[in-house]
Amino acid sequence: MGLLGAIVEHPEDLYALVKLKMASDRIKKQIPAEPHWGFSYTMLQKVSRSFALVIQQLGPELRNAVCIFYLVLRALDTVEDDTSIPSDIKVPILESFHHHIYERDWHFSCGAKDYKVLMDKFHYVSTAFLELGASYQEAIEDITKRMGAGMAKFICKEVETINDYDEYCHYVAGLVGLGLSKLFHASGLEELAPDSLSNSMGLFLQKTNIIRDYLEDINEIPKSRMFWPREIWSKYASKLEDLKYEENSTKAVQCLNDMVTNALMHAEDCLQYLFALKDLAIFQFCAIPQIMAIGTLALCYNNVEVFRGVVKMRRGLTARVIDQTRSMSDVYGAFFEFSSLLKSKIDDNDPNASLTRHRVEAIQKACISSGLLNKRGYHMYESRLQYNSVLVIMVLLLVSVLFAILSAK
Ligand code: D9A
Repeated sequence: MGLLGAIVEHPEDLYALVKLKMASDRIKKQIPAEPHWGFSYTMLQKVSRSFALVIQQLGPELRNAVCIFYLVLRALDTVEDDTSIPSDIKVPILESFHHHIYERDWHFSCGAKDYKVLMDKFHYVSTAFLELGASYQEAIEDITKRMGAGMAKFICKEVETINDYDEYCHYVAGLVGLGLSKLFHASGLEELAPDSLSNSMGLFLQKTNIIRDYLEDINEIPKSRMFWPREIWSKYASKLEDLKYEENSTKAVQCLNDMVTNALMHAEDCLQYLFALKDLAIFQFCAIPQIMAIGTLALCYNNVEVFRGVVKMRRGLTARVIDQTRSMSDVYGAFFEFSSLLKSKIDDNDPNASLTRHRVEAIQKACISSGLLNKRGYHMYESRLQYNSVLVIMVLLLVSVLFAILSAK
C-alpha cells in the first residue's frame, strides 16, 4: 500500500509520520565531520532506521558509546550470520573479537551489502572506540567477549530445550541489555540495573524477532536458521519447516501462540526496568523498542500470516510510538492496550489458552496497579471517529501540500 492509501486508512498517523520524516531528514544533515564518527553514524542510519533516530536524543557522550557498541555488536553478528565461513575459522574470530576492537588496523571481510562495508571499514569503528572513555570501553569489551564466546558455543549446537533458547537469547540479546545498563551507569545518569531485569529487556526483544522472522529464517539460503526450540515445536510438528505448509496451519498457529506465550513472560520485568529509569532520553531510548515488541507480539498472536510473509506494525503506528512515548503512563497505556488486543484474539480451543490469558492478565494487572495507566490509546482495532468523504479529501489535500513543501526544502 502506498503512502496515500495508508493515510486514508489511518489519518490519525499523519501528524506523527510527518514529524518523523522531518526528524530523520534533520539527522541526515547532522553527520559529524571527522571521518570515523561520520562513518559510524552513517552506518548506524543504514542498518537501523528508527533506532538511529532514538539514539540522537541521548547526550553526545552516551550517544557515541551506544553508537559504537551497536556497530561492534552488528559486526559480531555479521560474522555469526555468514554461512559461507567454515566453523573452524568462524569460532576463533568470534572468541577473539573483543581484542580486535582495540586494533586500529584489524579487519575481516564477510557479510553482504551494508554489512560488508561495515566489516571492510571496521578500522573506523575501532578508531572511534579508542576515543571513548575507559569505563565505556571496558563495558563494551566485557560484553563483546561474553557474547562472542556464547555465539561460538552455539555454532555447533542447536536450540533444543527452552533452556537452550533462553541461553542463546541471553548471549545475543540479554547481554546487550546488561551492556547498555553498564553504559547508562557509566554516564552517571542512572543507577546500575539488576542483571536479571537487563537480561529480560533483551530477551523480550529477541524472542519477538525470532517469532516474527520465522519464515525469513527458515527460507535462509544455503541453510535455514532455526531458533524456535524443539521442546516447543515438537508438540506441533515433526519438523520445524513443516509449519510453513498450508495443510499444517492449525498446528502452526498453535505453535506460534505457544511461542508468543513464552515471550510474554518477560514483559513484567521490562516494565520494572523502565520504571526505575530517571533520565528522559534514556527512558525513551529503552521504552520505544519494548512497546514495538509487545505490539508485534499482539499482531503475530494467532496470525497465520507469520508463516506466509512478514508481519510488522504499520509505519504510522511506529511513528506514533516514537512521537508519543514520554512517560511511564504512556508505557503502561501501550502495554495495556496491546495486551488487551492480544487477549481479544485468544481462542478457547487453543491448547495454551488459559496460560496465555493468565500471562496477559498479569501484564494488565501490573499496568493497572501502578496507578499511572494512561488510556489515551493507539486505537489499534479501528478509528474511533467516522471519517466522512469531505474530511478524507481535506486530509489528502493537506498531505499533498505538506509533501510539496517538504520536498521543496
Ligand atoms: C538494542 Cl545497543 C539492540 N537490539 C534492538 C534494538 O534495541 C535494543 C541492539 C543493540 C543495542 C540495543 C535496546 C534498546 C534500548 C535498551 C535495551 C536494548 O536494553 C536495555 O537492548 C536490549 O532490537 C537488538 C537485540 C534485540 C538483539 C538486543 C531496537 C532495534 N530495532 C530495529 C527494529 C527491528 O525491527 O529490529 O534495533 C530498528 O530500529 O531498526
